[in-house]
Amino acid sequence: MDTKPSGARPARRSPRLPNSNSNAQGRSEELKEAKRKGKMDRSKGEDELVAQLKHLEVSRSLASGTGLVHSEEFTRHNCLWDPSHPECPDRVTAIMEELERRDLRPRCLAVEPREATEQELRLVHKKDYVDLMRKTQTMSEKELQTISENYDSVYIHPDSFRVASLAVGSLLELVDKVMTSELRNGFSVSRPPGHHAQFDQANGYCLFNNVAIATRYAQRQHRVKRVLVVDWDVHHGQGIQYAFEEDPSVLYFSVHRYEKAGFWPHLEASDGPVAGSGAGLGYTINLPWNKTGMTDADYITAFQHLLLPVAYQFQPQLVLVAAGFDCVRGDPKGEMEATPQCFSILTRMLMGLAEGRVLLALEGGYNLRSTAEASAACVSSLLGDPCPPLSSSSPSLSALTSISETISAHYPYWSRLQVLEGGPLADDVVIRHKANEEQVGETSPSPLGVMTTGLAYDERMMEHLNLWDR
Ligand code: X5A
Ligand code: ZN
Repeated sequence: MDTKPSGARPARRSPRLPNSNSNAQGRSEELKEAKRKGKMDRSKGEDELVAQLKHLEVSRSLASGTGLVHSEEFTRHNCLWDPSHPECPDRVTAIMEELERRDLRPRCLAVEPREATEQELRLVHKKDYVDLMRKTQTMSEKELQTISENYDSVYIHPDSFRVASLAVGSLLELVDKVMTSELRNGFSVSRPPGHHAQFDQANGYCLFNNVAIATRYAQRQHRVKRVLVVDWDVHHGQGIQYAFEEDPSVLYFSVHRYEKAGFWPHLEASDGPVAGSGAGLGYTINLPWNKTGMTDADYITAFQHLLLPVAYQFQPQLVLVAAGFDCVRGDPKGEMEATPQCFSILTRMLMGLAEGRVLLALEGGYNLRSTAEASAACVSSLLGDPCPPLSSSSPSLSALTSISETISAHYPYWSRLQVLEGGPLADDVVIRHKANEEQVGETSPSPLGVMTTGLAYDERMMEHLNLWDR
């Protein structure tokens, strides 16, 4: 068997047709000439297109490697007046230990973190706010506590400004490296988180909005036109939503615990019918869960039926994930039931977009084990490992209702959603499908680390061709 294609060009062998004069009957010379021209133009255009595609393909296929940013510095930000605060330094340590334990760390390329510049922070934040945060470096514990109380759910440490700038800068480094194809994708094991931080305020354990700043940075620095931001942290990333709600160049998708605004941050702006405004109408997609206990099937269904159709229509050039793991089973805040393995699948689902330019940045996640395992599952997917099997189940009625409501809201804006009925689910209409579970049963896990791609090719396949229409 031949294992290599014979040449770089697509080997289209065109057969010589028997030279006949059969086209003499009644066809005008003009028509023949027009056809000949058309064929030439077409094949020229085709050749150019093929050449361009080849170039893209080649330059992009050189982009290999998963970048991993981490630094001991990320453990310096902590709460001086509440040592048992859930957003604690152990979170990133636990992730790094899990990556180590699963031998994932040496398979990644270490990317050096750097602090973001003032100019970069101001891509999203107000000057006065950045100045105030900078000043906190020399404040006493008392002053820090007072400043923190001006915000909802925030603590500030004398090192917070530096560490938060480092979290932003780390993600910017990853953006540089995937946009120049030095890396294929990446993960930032950083803190503090960012998706609640807003123009002029800290919020929800977040000081600077890492993902929002990285989005603007990619657009300014690398001329990226369309960025998809996926936020699977269990809390709604209202900071990201506010930053881009009028902006059609950023598609923001958030799936979060909502419970009819009963869950923090208690905003009606987190609900499914909210879709952005002005030119950005349709580019904010909220999927609010109104019950706890959402499973793998609920998350996967949301991706398959809502996010992915829209994302593939949007055609992003970069995908940024606000990767909080407080949505994983065992998290005290999220109270969801998604397994760590689910996040390897969700990550994999995004890797088909943007030529694989997918960057994950840690957000929340307060069960150390769940956060570490889910992070490792994501890194494993970024590295190209096969996804471990999930025990099958069906989406819950509550999840389907949420998904359906969001699809209804976005039905007018996205033709790729118009294959499904936009109406709300009527009671008793949904068939609760159990058959699949019985049929599939438990699948045996495939051996991890089998990484070779087989290629079946035989030149004799070229001999099957259409003789009368090349
Ligand atoms: C990043 C994140 C949660 C804030 C909860 C405040 N923040 N009650 O998960
Ligand atoms: Zn969260």
